[in-house]
Amino acid sequence: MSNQMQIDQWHKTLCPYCGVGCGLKVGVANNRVVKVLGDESHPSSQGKLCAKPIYLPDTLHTEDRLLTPQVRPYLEAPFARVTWDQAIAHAAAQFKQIMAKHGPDAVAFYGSGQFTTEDYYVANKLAKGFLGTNNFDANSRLCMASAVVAYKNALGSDGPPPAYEDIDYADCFFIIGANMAACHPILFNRLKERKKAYPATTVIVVDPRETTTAKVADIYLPIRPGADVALLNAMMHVLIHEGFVDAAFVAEHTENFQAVLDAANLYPPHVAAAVCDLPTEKIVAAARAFGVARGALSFWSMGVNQSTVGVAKNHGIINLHLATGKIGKPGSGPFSLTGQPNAMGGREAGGLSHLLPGYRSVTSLEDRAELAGYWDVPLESISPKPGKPAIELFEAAARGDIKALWIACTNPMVSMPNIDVVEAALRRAELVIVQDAYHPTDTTKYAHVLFPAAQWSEKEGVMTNSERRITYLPKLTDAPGEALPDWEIFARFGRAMGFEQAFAFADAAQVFQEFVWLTSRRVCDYSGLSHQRLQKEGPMQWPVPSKTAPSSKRLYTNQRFATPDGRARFHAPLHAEPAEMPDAAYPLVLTTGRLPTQWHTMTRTGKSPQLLKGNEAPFVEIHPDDAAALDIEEAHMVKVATRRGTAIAQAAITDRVRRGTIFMPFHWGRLSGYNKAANNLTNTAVDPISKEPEFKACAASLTPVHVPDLALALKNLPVTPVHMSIVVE
Ligand SMILES: Nc1nc2c(c(=O)[nH]1)N[C@H]1C(S)=C(S)[C@@H](COP(=O)(O)OP(=O)(O)OC[C@H]3O[C@@H](n4cnc5c(=O)[nH]c(N)nc54)[C@H](O)[C@@H]3O)O[C@H]1N2
Ligand SMILES: Nc1nc2c(c(=O)[nH]1)N[C@H]1C(S)=C(S)[C@@H](COP(=O)(O)OP(=O)(O)OC[C@H]3O[C@@H](n4cnc5c(=O)[nH]c(N)nc54)[C@H](O)[C@@H]3O)O[C@H]1N2
Ligand code: SF4
Ligand SMILES: [Mo]
Repeated sequence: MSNQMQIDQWHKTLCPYCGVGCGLKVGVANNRVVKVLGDESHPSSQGKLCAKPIYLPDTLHTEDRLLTPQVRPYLEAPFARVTWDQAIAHAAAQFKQIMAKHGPDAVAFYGSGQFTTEDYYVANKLAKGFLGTNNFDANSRLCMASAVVAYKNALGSDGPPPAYEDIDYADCFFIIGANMAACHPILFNRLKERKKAYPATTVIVVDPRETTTAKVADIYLPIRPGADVALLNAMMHVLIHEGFVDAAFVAEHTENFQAVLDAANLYPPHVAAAVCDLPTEKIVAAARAFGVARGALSFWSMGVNQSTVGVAKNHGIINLHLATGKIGKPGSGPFSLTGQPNAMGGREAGGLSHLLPGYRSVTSLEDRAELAGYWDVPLESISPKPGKPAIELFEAAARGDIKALWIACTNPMVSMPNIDVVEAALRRAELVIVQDAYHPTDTTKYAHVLFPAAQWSEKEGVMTNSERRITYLPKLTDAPGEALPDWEIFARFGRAMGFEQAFAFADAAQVFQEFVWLTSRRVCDYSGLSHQRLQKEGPMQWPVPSKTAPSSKRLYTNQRFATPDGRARFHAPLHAEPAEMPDAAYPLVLTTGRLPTQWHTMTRTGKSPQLLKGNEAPFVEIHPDDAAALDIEEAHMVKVATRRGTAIAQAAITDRVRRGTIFMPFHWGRLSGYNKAANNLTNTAVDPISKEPEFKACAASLTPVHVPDLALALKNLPVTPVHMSIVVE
C-alpha cells in the first residue's frame, strides 16, 4: 500500500470535509498524499480528527479523475479532448453569443462551500462585477441560507458569534436539528468531554430521530418534523413566565421584544406539546435548563435550516439567547454549525446570489458603489437585482430562461431536491459547463464542456470554519493531468471575455490580498491577514482588522450589535406546517440526512472501501409499528414514493425514528442505480425569505417491493461503489 512509502515531508493543512475545520498533518511521498494525521497545533481541533480524512489518499488518484478539458456539441455526442486555450475560448465565445442575444441574466453560475475563498472571490467578481449578472448561487443555499438571513435580521450581520472554546465554559447545550455525533464529530467529542468534566451540564437534543447525538441527551425531545417554531415559542413562554428574562439586557441592547411576547403567548407549553407531539413537562424542563444555565450554547444545522420556516426557526433560537442575555459571553451564544469546510468563507466573499464580497448586498447602492469603485467598473455594471437562488435558477433553466449554466464543485444531479427539475434544466440549456475533479459524475453526464479541477492538496488557498477561523491550505502535490485550481479557471475565462487587467492574478496569494481589503471595517474584517501571515502565525479567527491585530475569539462581547443603533432585533417566529403534509395517499413524513462515514454525493468517500463498510446500499428507517402495519420486514426492499418520484431501499426497522416518520440518507445518486436516489423524492418548496428548500419533510408512502416492481428493484440492486458501477467514456 502506498502509505507504507517513505514520507518525504509532512505539511499542515485543513480537513476538506466538514465545517468543524480540523487541522491535518499530511505526509507526502513521491508527489502523492500518503498519510493523514491530526495536527496538534491547530487551535480548532487540537490534534483530533474523525475517520473521513484518514482515507483521503484513497480518493485522490482514482481512475475517474478528470484530467483534461473536453467538449462536445450536444449531449449524445462523444467528448473530444481539447487544450485549455481551446476550451476557454469555446466557452467564452458561447457566453458572449448568449449574453448578446438574451442579456447577462441568461447565464448563471452554481458553486460550492467547498471552494476556497479565492475561488469564490474570483467567480463572484467575474459574474457580478464584469458579466453584469448576480446569477451566482451556491449549494450553501441548500444549507446555511436560513441562518444567514436570521443572523443579519437579528444581529445586523451574518457570522456566528461564539467560539469552540465556549464549549468548555457552557453548562447547557441546546442541540436542535443537528446530528453532531455523525456530522460534526470532533465538536461533539469536545462537548462530551465538557459533560464528563462538569456533570451538572445539561444536554438537550431536539430531533425526530433518536440519533447517536440524542443518546447522550439529558432531555431528549423527539419532535414531529417541522414543529420546531412552536417548541421555541413555548420555551420562550416558560422563560418569560418563570423570570428567566434578563430585563436589563433586553431594555438596553434589543428592540421589538413585545412581538416575541405576543408570539410566545400563543404557545403555552401545553399548546406546543400538542403541535410538536411532545410531553409538556419535557418542554418546560428544556426551557428551565436553558434559563438557569450560566452558559447556554445552542447548536443547530439542517433540521432547522432546511425548512419552509427555516428563517423563523433560526429566529426562535436566537431570540432565546437575546431574551436571557446569553450572547457575547463565555459559554453562551447561538452557534449554527456550518456544513461544508468553507461555506463560511463563501458567505464572506459574497457567494450567494443576493450578496457581494465583505457581507455586502447587491440591493444596497452604497455597497455596489464601493465594489464598483474598487473593481474600477461603472456603477451600472453591478446589477441591483438579486440573482436567482439555486432552486429558481434550475427552474429558470428548465423553462429555457437561463441558457448557459456553469456548475463548479457541486453535484446537483444528486444533491438538489426533485432531481427531475435539474435534469430538465441541464437537458434544455444551450451550454452546460461542469468543473469537477472527477468524471463521470451524475452531473458531468449532462455537460457540454468539462473543466478538470485541481482539488484539496493540489492547490493553495484559505478556508473559514464554523468558529470563524481561517486556515491556509498549501499546495502539497501537483494536480493530475491538466487540472487547474477553480479560481484560475475563472480568471482565464475572465481574460478571454476581454477583462485582461481585472483577472491578471499571478497566484492565489494575490487573489486573497485583493479580497481581504474588501472586508476592511466590515463585521468579517480580516484585512490584517495574508497567506504569508497565516503561514507564519497559523490559523486565526476573524475579526483581524490590522496586520498587528491578534486572532479574535467571540463576537459582540460589548453587547453592541452590527445594526445601525447597535441594538439586536427580536423577530417573532410564526409556526407553519411543512409545505407538504401527510394525507391518505402519502401517509408518512419523509426526512433525509447523512451518515457518519459518507460525504454528500460520495465522489470521494464512496471510493474508500473502509468508509463504505456498513453503508453499501441505501436504506430507509421505519418505525416497527409502521413496518408491521405495512407488512414490511427487516432488510426487505421497499419502494418509497412521493408526488415527485420513487426510490427503492432496504428496510431498517428501528424505534430510533418516530412513528409516522421515515428517514433516508441522500448520499446515493442515479448513477449508482436510478432508484437509489433519495432526491428523486424530495420537495422543491422553499422558505419564502431564505429560499432554502425543505429537504427535511415531505409526504411519502411505503410499499414492500413485490413482483411487478422487480425490474425497478433489480436496477437498484448492484451493491458496488459509485465509481465501479459505471463505464468511463
Ligand atoms: N459524515 C458527514 N458529515 C457531514 C456531512 C456529510 O455529508 N457527511 N455534510 C456536512 C454538511 S454540508 C452539513 S450541512 C452538515 C449537516 O449536519 P446535520 O444537520 O447534523 O445533518 P443531517 O443528517 O442533514 O440532519 C440533522 C438532523 O436533523 C433531523 N431533523 C429532520 N427534520 C427535523 C425537524 O423538523 N426538526 C428537528 N429539530 N430536527 C430534524 C434529522 O433527523 C437529522 O438527525 O453536516 C456536515 N458534516
Ligand atoms: N435530500 C437531501 N439533499 C441534500 C441535503 C439533505 O440534507 N437532504 N443537504 C444539502 C446540503 S446541506 C448540501 S451542502 C449539499 C451538498 O451537495 P453537493 O455539493 O452536490 O455534494 P458534494 O458531493 O460535496 O459535491 C461536490 C462536488 O465537487 C467535486 N469536487 C471536490 N473537490 C473539488 C474542487 O476542489 N473543485 C471542483 N471544481 N470540484 C471539486 C466533487 O467531486 C463533487 O462532485 O447537498 C444538499 N442536498
Ligand atoms: S470532524 Fe469534520 S473537519 Fe474534523 S476531521 Fe472530521 S470531517 Fe474533518
Ligand atoms: Mo451543507
